[in-house]
Amino acid sequence: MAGAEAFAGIGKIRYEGPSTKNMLAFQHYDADALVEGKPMRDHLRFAVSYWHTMRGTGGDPFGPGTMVRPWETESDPLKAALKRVDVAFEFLDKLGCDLYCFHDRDVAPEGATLAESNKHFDAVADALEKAQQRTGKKLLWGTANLFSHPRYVHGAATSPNAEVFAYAAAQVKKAMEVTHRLGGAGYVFWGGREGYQCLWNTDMKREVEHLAAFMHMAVDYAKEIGFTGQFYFEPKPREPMKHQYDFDSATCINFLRAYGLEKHVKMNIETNHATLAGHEMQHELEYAGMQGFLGSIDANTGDTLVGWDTDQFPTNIYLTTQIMYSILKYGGLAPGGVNFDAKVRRESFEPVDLFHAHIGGMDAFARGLKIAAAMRADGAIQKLVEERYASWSSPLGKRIEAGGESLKSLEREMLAKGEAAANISGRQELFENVINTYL
Ligand code: XLS
Ligand code: NI
Ligand code: NI
Repeated sequence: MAGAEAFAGIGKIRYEGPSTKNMLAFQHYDADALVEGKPMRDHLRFAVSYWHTMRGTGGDPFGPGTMVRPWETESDPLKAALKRVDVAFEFLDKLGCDLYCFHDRDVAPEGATLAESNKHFDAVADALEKAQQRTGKKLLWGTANLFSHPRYVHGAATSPNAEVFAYAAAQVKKAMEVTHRLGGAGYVFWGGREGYQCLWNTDMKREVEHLAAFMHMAVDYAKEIGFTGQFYFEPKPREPMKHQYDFDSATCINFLRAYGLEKHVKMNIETNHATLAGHEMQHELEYAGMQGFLGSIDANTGDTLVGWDTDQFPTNIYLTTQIMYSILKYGGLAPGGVNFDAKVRRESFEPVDLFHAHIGGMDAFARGLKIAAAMRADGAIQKLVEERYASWSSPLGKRIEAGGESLKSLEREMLAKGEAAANISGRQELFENVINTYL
């Protein structure tokens, strides 16, 4: 570690078990403990998001930043970025988190020209590469920030300005190269400003086709440079735009199939975005999972009373149980992972709060994982679901599912019977009570 420690009073966070009173320890996340025969670290593949944890200021629409970050002393932006790399890796190391994620502009400052920005990015990539080698930490995914700079006011790949599309393409090319160089396991496309505020001034067909062309260019370039990481598309229905083209899993999957991208791109599903789309996270995971598109997750939550992307750390065990149940059901996330696209509250401005936040999130997910595994081992929920669908194991049900029936043949069947068999109760309350027995 170059220079003094940023988190000097804090040592490595260790697993101490559920009875510990030490709040700078894990109660449930025991990285090497086996669940369903696999270490927790490999199930969960936790990642710290560079933008929130290293760059979050605590600013909101009503006031400026509040975060106290004593290591932010450099006035030169590149020097500050290089120093931050050491702080980020000290944090990952002390937290015992194996992975991180970034946008190009979180890790390295934008320059006066594209060439200068690329130079900055290369300089920081050198430092990131060394820090990865030193600590064994890895990059879960990289992405490009195509939404903050004023040039992207109308979007990037969906901008009405063709040169902005070109600039964004150049930025993605570079972000992919750096992601590849750092051995990144994936690359994310999140809509950013790819959407609209007003349909009157928008040629939606053209914009969506441009987005598809843009993603195809990325897929082609990955082949060219030998990047074999997984591409992800991250759904979000709105914010900053009133409508975003990556609305939810179903919309994204339709887009990918409509434009021939389905073999190359999976979903990166974010909890708070699911809420904004009017879905539960479980819905988004189940939909993507059943279609074979479940890739990775951004594990924050929203606030039930605040209607925007508050990006809070997850602490709700019921939620993490639902998430881990779906993830286990669809065979896990790797090469994806659980990225905390989450930030500490504006009021939680001390460096130690970053630890409390991540420890809480990791423990909530570890508990969710253990509970989901216990539910699967026991099989009570699966059994109840199977019972609900038992009629599909009857000769008639089997024939329909095998594609051997038609409207005509089924009419014959029902004319002969006169009425369908009686329904059985959905037993929602029973299901909910059974789930509570595991919590
Ligand atoms: C914003 C998104 C963003 C993506 C990465 O709401 O969650 O942070 O995860 O661009
Ligand atoms: Ni996200
Ligand atoms: Ni988000």
